[in-house]
Amino acid sequence: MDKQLTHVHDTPPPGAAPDWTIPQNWEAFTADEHAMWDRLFARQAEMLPGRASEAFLRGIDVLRLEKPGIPDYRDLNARLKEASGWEVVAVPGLVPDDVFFDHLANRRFPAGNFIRTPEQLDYLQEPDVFHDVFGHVPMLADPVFADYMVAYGKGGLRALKFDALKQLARLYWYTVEFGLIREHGALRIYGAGIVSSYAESVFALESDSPNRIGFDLARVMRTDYRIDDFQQNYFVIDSLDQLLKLTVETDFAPIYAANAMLPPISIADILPEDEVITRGTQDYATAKA
Ligand code: HBI
Ligand code: FE
Repeated sequence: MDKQLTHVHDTPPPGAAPDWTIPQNWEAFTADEHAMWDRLFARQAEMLPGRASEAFLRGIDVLRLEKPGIPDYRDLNARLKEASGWEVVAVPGLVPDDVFFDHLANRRFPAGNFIRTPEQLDYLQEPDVFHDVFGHVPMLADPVFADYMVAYGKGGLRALKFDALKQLARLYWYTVEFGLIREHGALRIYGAGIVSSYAESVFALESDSPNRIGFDLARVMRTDYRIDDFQQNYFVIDSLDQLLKLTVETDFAPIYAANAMLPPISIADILPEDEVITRGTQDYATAKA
């Protein structure tokens, strides 16, 4: 495993349960760590109205995430369970794929039990508690999205058997992490990787650089992605119901098989059959390259 990822382990580290969970130990967070949460929260809370999807903003309210400091899961989970049957569990960092999927399938969202340092304010490679709880958990309070994530977890366990994890991981990437949704004729953010990032929240909606393409399940599962910078493609769903319905009513096995015969689609490619919402200039990516 990549030695740069300090929170990655191969087996549950000392103190972790066989399912990799650890006690949140909320009392152990320092004043500086709570202050880092508050700083990140204030920045996002100010810019997300009018940019984040209705479901996300509702989740922030329902879960009372505006309370100062890193949320205490005893509190948070009482509200989250009531809203959708989900709960947040603490983990030391990234967990193995099968462990991750098993948690999701059972309505548990694993959240990294650490917070970024001031040097990592705008970019870190591993999901910390701000990305996991602020980015992911509000959407999990939405009953439809909550069911989508359960379906995804079950699908993940099946994908491992079909050797199709790479394809299914792209679905996660382009929906759960970097998804856009159409609401009242405009685009809004619901992906956790965007809503937890100040710069990408603006870029994803307002930049001329990226492509914005109508969501197509098989197409998305063929599309490569980048983990080191803003996305060059965003995929747009029409509703959370569309996403859930597709996921529970589609037999993924024939798509996996058909896609396996085709080359992956490059990060910024547009296909003739795409529903192009915005044809990006790719100026941002070109300038960086
Ligand atoms: N572990 N803690 C944590 N968080 C993740 O998002 C995560 C993971 N392990 C594996 C994993 N994600 C991937 O399998 C998915 O992104 C597909
Ligand atoms: Fe994430």
